[in-house]
Amino acid sequence: MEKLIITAAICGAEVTKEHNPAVPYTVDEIVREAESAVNAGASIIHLHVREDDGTPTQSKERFKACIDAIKNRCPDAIIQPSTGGAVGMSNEERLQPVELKPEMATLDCGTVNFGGDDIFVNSENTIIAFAERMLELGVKPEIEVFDKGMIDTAIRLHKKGFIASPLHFNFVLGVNGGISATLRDLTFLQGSILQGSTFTVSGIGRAQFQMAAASIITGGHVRVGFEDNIYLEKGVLASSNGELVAKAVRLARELGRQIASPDEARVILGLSK
Ligand code: KMH
Ligand code: ZN
Repeated sequence: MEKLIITAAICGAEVTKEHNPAVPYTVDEIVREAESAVNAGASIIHLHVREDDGTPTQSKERFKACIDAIKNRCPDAIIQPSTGGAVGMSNEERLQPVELKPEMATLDCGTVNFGGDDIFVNSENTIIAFAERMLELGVKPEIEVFDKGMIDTAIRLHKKGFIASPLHFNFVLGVNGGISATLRDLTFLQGSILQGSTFTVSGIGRAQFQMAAASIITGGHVRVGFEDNIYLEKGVLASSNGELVAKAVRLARELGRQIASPDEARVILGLSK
């Protein structure tokens, strides 16, 4: 089997220090968490950024400060900014980090309830506009999938020329409002993508390591990190993103998958450095 790409989603936009005091807000804290994840075996950092008080922001300047500081400590890591940002942000605000021409960025391929009154809105025109800008700037999209129809949307837009091959998906399972974190649903998603595509799996909350194990044994890749889960095990908060990555590495080793370096991940994903 191909080597395993581990993505660390170190910050997110929703989780706070009240949930886990190790959640990073400042540039220094974001670098600390990125470095802990990379040192433990992550090759991709999925990046959201915050103001110092924890407020989510998509500011291009704040992304640049964080990316430069991470690159200074982890020069090889693949940095993947979010274009999802936080619920309620405008498209203009969300798209800002793409202008920095990162190697990758997320492309959310549909609208989904996000619990309570929150709706994460991605109209078809929004998806097309984001995909077109990524294509123009040579940024590889990671297609975010919260429900099966989002795969179909991505494939349709790929066939119209808005998303280039090879497609890379992130299946997010277990969001309140999205597809459930079950083996049945993961298998359904895996069977719905085009041949030659790659996929990573993000299980939310307690499903993080169950879904990771399922992906490891079925040839997918894995995302862990505070954005999706703050616990190392039941009742035990993770002290860093690195601890979560280290657990994914242990799982992979036990299950016979080797870990991809950032450059090996670039080859698997069809990225040119
Ligand atoms: N924070 C969510 C509203 C992404 O990074 O592209 C969106 C999100 C997906 O996290
Ligand atoms: Zn995200």
